[in-house]
Amino acid sequence: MPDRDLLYRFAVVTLFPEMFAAIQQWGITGRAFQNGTCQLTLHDPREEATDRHGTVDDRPYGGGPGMVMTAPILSAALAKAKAAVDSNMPVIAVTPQGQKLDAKLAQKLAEKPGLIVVAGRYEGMDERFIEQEVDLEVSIGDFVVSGGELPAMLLMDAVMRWLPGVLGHPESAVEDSFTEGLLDCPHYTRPEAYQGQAVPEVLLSGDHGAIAQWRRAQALRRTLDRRPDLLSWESISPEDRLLLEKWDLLPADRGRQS
Ligand code: 9D3
Repeated sequence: MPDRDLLYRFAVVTLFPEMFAAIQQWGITGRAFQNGTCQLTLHDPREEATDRHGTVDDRPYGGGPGMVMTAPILSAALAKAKAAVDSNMPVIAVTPQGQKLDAKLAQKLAEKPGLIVVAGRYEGMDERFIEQEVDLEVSIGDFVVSGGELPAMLLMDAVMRWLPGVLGHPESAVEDSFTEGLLDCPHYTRPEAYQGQAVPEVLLSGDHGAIAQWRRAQALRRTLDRRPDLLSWESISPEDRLLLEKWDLLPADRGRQS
């Protein structure tokens, strides 16, 4: 018996269904599948092949290296995926050409009743399948990996964190990095002294107001240093500038002018 009502349905089209054990069997996502919060069905295009070799791909028109997954085979596998999740869910193909995945997209997809994800192998999928059957192409970033399965799992994990009850604390998803546009602050646990290095004093003070201030100042400084694409010195509010000053995190060249 499931521990709770089904919240979200995934259906995935993949030549390597066994890879999805990585999210189905382990950790936070594993628990969500095991307790019935989420459901996952896997649909192998190989089963839709019509020849005795189980062919799912063919040579690209125009020539060139590699093979292309055929539209009829992908379409047949997608039909099975759609039947498994019944209602009208968005069909997403994970491809290197897609919209880049971020927290906002994951949160938006979590508002749907579920998701159908098509993961490719080889050089890609016949463009006519994408045009006719895919609502959105999603990429995980500007680097190449060997197939769509890891990107599909990454997308699913990022979506699942936004579903009520998947994370232990309801606030966790909102507090997570990137949601507020800032990197996380540093964390410390026992021992209090480690190889001559102490834990920042404020964290031992019990002053929760001061701790919250210090954490925000640290998050601001780390984001400014490491991710100028997320936060620029020019856009820091006067309040945050004061916070950085108070915790001695303003770099020398960003102190008060003249
Ligand atoms: C130059 C041709 N390559 C395109 C960049 C061919 C190619 C390489 C790797 C086609 C597909 C793949 C497999 N990758 C994915 O399916 C994929 C992916 C990726 O490689 N990077 C970032 N996001 C994604 S989402 C799916």
